[in-house]
Amino acid sequence: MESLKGKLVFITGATSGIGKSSAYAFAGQGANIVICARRINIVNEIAEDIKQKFGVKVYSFELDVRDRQHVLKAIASFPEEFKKIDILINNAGLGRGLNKFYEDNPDGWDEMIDTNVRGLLNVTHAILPGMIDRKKGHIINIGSIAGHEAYPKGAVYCASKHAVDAITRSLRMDIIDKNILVSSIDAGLVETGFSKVRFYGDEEKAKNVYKGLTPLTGDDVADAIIFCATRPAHVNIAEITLLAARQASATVVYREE
Ligand code: NDP
Ligand code: 8X3
Repeated sequence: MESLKGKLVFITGATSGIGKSSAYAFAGQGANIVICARRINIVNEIAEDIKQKFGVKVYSFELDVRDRQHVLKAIASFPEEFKKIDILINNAGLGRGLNKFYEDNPDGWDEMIDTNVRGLLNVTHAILPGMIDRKKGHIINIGSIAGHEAYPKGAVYCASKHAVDAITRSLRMDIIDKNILVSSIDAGLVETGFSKVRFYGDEEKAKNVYKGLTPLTGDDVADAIIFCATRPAHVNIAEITLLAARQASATVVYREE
């Protein structure tokens, strides 16, 4: 296992779920971290807590990954000691609605495509040149089982995660000569803030998604991300797919009564 001690890891969408778990997991391994999201108060609270618990360096800032100009400006103005990102975790993302295509709200489509696809591109575009100059780096994209399979009522979310899969694969080819790794971590049902956001705050609908089974947690996914980031230098994990134990595919799920 390669050590993460002293490495600099940038995680987008670190106020909740997988991003938050990853921030704690990397800091727990001695990595210094850069974290962001739109809810700046929460990002700052997490940053303070991580500094106190693990004694690592943390830089936190407000970012909406959809805003390319802001992404470029914010990343260009990182304090000097946080500029040389070793590992980028493109995690910020969301689902909006779970409806038949013809009953769905196009505003949700825009949010998903702008966040899950354009946002990931914006952040990667801002971070990659530094990695290319330094001739090292690792980009870990948070895809989904929805990037492997389409399912009913998920046309645009699935399309956005298929796009993440395609971007991951093409990028890996484009920078094969740059000593930069590209990986994706593709999970199934993970109980985070995801379903509450997908159902516009409806807690009951969100709970039902995980009814009758034990879902993955953000920590389970963070474990997989840490595994991916700590392989020996000659190993690249192209992708890890992890599902809840009672989940066979995006649509085949066994639920206890
Ligand atoms: P959460 O809702 O718990 O976390 C999402 C995070 O993304 C939050 O920190 C949120 O912060 C941030 N975020 C959302 N929009 C933006 C934005 N425009 N700019 C910056 N940050 C943003 O969900 P998860 O942890 O589950 O989701 C994380 C990733 O994992 C997503 O890409 C999701 O698609 C993927 N995923 C989730 C699975 C699941 O079942 N939960 C399974 C497979 C993949 P804030 O609101 O403060 O901006
Ligand atoms: C989130 C998991 O199965 O709801 O990416 O699409 S799923």
